[in-house]
Amino acid sequence: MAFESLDFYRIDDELSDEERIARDAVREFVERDFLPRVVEHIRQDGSFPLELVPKMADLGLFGANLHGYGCAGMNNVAYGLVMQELERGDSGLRSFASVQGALCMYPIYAYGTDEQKDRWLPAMARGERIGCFGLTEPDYGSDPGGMLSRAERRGDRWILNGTKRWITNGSIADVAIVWAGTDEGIQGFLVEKDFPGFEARDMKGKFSLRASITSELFLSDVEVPEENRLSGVTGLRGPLGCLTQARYGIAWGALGAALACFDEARRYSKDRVVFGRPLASLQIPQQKLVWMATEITKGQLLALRLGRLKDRGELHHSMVSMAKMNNVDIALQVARLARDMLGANGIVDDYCSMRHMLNLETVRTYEGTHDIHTLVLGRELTGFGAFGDEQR
Ligand code: TGC
Ligand code: FAD
Repeated sequence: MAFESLDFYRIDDELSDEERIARDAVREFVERDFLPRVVEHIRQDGSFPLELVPKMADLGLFGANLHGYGCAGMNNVAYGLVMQELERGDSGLRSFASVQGALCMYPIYAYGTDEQKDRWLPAMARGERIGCFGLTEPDYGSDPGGMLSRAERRGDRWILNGTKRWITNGSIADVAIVWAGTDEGIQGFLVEKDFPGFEARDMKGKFSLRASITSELFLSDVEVPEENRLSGVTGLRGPLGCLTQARYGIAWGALGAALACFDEARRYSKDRVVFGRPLASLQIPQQKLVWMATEITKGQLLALRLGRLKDRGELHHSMVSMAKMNNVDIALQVARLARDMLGANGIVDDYCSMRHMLNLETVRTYEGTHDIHTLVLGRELTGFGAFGDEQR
C-alpha cells in the first residue's frame, strides 16, 4: 500500500508548487526504483545501488540547491524535501546525495577556482564523477582541528601524508576532498583517485548504514598540483562550512526516516489483532503513535523555518546544529518505538523500522555527534565553551 506522509499541521499548504513537485518526483523514484532493491543491498555489507546514479542525476539530485554548472538550482526548502524523501528510502541513499552535493560539489563551488568548477561540477551534477569528503581521522573525529594529515608545499606541488577514516563513498570516488594541515592552517585538496600514493579501502562489519560504502583513505607522499588546492579558504571554517550544508540536509532527511517508521507502525497497529482487538485501539500503542506524530510535526516546523531562513541568507550554523540534533534524536526514538510496536516482526527486513533505527545510530554520530551539537548550542547560548579544551 502506498506510503502516507504525516502532515498533521498542513505544512503542505506552506509549500510552493515547485517545492511539492520536487518532493513528489523523489518520492516516486524512491518508491519505484529504490525500495524494491534496498534489502538486497543491506544484506550485502557496504553496497550501494550505483546503477541508480544516472537516474538520480536526471532528477537533479546532485548539488540540487547549487546554481549553474548543470545543477538544479532548487531553493533550500525544495532541497530539504528532496533529502527527506531520499532518507525515507534509506539514510544511505540520502548520504550518497549529501556527500556528492553538500560535501564535495559545495566546497568546489564555494572555495574552488573557475577551472576547478568547470572541470568538476557539471560532471558531478551528471553523476559521471563521484566525490568523497575526507575530514575524519582515526584519532580525530569530533575534534578535526587536531588532525595529523599534513600537506607540505614543494614548489608548484603539495605532498600529502595521512589517513582518513569512515569516509562515505571513499573507494568509488573519482575525487576525494582531503583536508590537511599546512603551515598556513587547514586547507582542502582535490585528490584524484589515480594519484600515486593514494589508496582507498572499504570498511566492513557495519550494523548501520549497510547500503552505503564506507572507506579508509591512505595518503603516502601523494603529489597534488597547486591547481588542485581549494584556494578560496584556509582554516577549519572551510570544512565546517561544508558541514553546515550537509547538516541542513540531515535535519530534513531524518524526518523522512521518521515518517517511514511512523507510517509503518500506524498501519501495522491497525491490522494487528492482540487480545481480540486491533493494537491501535489500545491506549499504550496510541500514546506511542501520538508521541511520534507530535515530535515529527515539531521537527517539520523546525526544518521548514530553517529552510526559509536559509533561503533569505539569515541562517546561523548553530540553528542548523539545533535542527540536526533534535530531528535525528526524535527520528531515532520514533524508529525504536515503531520497531517495538511491530513485535517480533519488527526485527526482520520485511519491515523498514529496524533498518532506519540502525541507520539513525550512524546519523546521530556523523556530521557532528548529538553531544557536539549540544556543546555548540551551549557555547552559543552562554558564551562558555565546554568542549574540554580550555582554549575554546
Ligand atoms: P571553532 O572555533 O568553533 O570554529 C573554527 C572556525 O569555523 C567557524 N565555524 C563554522 N563555520 C561554518 N559552519 C559551522 N558549522 C561552523 N562552526 C564553526 C568558526 O566561526 C571559526 O571561523 P573563523 O573564521 O573564526 O576561524 O572550531 P573548534 O575547533 O572549536 O571546533 C568546533 C566543533 C567541535 C564544533 C567542530 O570541530 C565540529 O563541528 N566538530 C564535529 C566534526 C564533524 O562534524 N565531523 C563530520 C565529518 S564529515 C561527516 O561526518 C560526513 S557523513 C557523510 C554522510 O554520509 O552523510
Ligand atoms: P569521537 O569524537 O571519538 O566521540 C566519541 C564519543 O565522545 C561520542 O559520544 C561523542 O559525542 C563524545 N564526545 C566527543 N567529544 C566530546 C566532548 N568534548 N565532550 C563530551 N563528549 C564528547 N567523516 C568524514 O570526514 N567523511 C565522511 O564521509 C564520513 N562518513 C561517515 C560514515 C559513517 C557510516 C560513519 C559512522 C562516520 C562517518 N564519518 C565521516 C565520521 C564521523 O563524522 C565521525 O565518526 C564523527 O564526527 C564522530 O567522531 P568519532 O567517531 O571519532 O567519535
